[in-house]
Amino acid sequence: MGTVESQLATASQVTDGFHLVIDALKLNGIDTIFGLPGIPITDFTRMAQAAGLRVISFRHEQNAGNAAAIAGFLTQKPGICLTVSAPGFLNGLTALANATTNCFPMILISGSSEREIVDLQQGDYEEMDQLAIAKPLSKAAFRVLHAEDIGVGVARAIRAALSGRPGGVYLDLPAKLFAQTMDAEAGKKSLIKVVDPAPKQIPGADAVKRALDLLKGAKKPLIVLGKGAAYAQADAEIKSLIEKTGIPYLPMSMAKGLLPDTHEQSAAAARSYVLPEADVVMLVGARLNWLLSHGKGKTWGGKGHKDRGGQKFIQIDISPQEADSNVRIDAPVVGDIGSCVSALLAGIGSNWVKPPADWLGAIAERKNKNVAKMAETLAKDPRPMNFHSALNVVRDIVKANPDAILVNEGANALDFTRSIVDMYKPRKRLDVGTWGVMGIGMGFSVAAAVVSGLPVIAIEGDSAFGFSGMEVETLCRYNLPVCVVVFNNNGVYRGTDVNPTGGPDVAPTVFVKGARYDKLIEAFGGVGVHATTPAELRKAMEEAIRSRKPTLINAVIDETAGTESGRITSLNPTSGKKK
Ligand SMILES: Cc1ncc(C[n+]2csc(CCOP(=O)(O)OP(=O)(O)O)c2C)c(N)n1
Ligand SMILES: [Mg+2]
Repeated sequence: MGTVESQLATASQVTDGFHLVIDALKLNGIDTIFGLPGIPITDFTRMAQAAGLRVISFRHEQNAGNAAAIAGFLTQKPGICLTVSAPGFLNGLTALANATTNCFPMILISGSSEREIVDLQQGDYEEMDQLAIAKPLSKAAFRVLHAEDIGVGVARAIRAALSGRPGGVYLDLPAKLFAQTMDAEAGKKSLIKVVDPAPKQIPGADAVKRALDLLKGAKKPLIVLGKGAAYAQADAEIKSLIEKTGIPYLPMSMAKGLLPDTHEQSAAAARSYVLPEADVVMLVGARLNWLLSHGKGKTWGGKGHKDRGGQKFIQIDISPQEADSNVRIDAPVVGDIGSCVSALLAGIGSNWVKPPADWLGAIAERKNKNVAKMAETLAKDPRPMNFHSALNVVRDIVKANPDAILVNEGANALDFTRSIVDMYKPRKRLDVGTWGVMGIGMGFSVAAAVVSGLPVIAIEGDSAFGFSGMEVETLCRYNLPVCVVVFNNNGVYRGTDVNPTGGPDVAPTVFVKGARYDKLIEAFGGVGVHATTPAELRKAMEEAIRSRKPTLINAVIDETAGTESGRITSLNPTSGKKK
């Protein structure tokens, strides 16, 4: 009998910290752990696997953490990331902070060193006060010191991650805890199966009426759907609200596909027209952060960058503190998206008057013009490929495979993909989120494939890919149906910068020219393809989707095609010093 099995056998009378954590997770429906083994959690990963949990091992904890976070977003169950102490914990922490910022439910579980040594700062192996460090970067942070408290610790972590506005939770498990034993029966009784971890929050009737009154009086109404609306899994209600009211809508990046991007009410192709023109804007699970220009400034028709346009805002959000974060919210509706949208639908009734025809007509006119202009650009076939001609292929592939999940990061590789590739179903587009963070690519891809079983297409800038590129081994190890397409333009934003000194170092944004990223995946038995034309790219993507084999396509993109920072060039500070 191997060690793991003999340990499981004795667990019938006595249990220990290892098994109680595993049992507590299983009891709460957790079936997958994303992590990276080492002291003190190596045996934990083995025992978890032996106990029937799926343990997905990564090459770097940040990628495991990103995987956990997006698994949480996709499933409404907290994604679990497991790491070793200090350095492993810190590697996972970026993902935890990113999860909190993006409202993804995840739990970072890290082993930690001996409390009494850490607290006296006596220099233990991987010594660090992890709980204190995690606190400001997470929604909640807990530590469990005694085996009999594991049930409570795991329950609190789950509740904190899922309830209200979801977020990242840290759970600190000191090495000593794992080996602590207790009577198995008492241990079992100490565990908690969390009842209703994300309770519905019903909005007040007065708040719903205030919102509807505002909407009814609108001449130029607009609905903005955010990532929160996608997370809520209230897809039918949201579709019904949009269609019954007839109000044009704008999907934020990860809300694309809640309704098909080809929907006639989508105003995405007329964004710069509808934001300043709208008179009443209803935000559904979307925050007025930088991605919406803070609800003011020129984007919204304001004169200066701090001036407001004339809009009134309705905001549906689960957090009562969100309203007024940037501008006055005239009608806050606080509750879970599903309950709020249902309440609005009930209030709308059957004789709702659709928005004025001149508003809809003006939007349609701009939209048609922009769509026609885009079609013209997409039809071009330049050599070398540019972002447009390559994305024209991706657009067709996604259209033909609407269930595939699209992961996307980069600058130009991100912005062009978001605007060119239509999504048809909810929660199929996963990207850099609120921070515009690079490095989510392979972690998101692994998790998306693992939790959905569906094909994944990752459109990656060559710089973006580098942040998590080693995980192509993970794709191959678990034989995941992921097709990575590296948009290789030889660098960050473009490959054309030169060192102004004429010295031997290349410019800071430039990589090895003509790099063959496809060779990377071949080292691990995956399929590598070098594609220099749209036809080659199409053939390789079709084959990847058909075969479900881990594939990396090195798509060669014109190195002059990109712009600095993609669409957010203006956020770069410019030197005040005259040249
Ligand atoms: C963690 C992190 N580090 C750095 C950045 C800054 N940054 C934004 S986009 C980008 C890479 C853009 O290059 P690439 O992925 O090749 O996309 P391209 O524009 O060339 O298509 C970088 C480094 C970031 N967003 N996140
Ligand atoms: Mg690039």
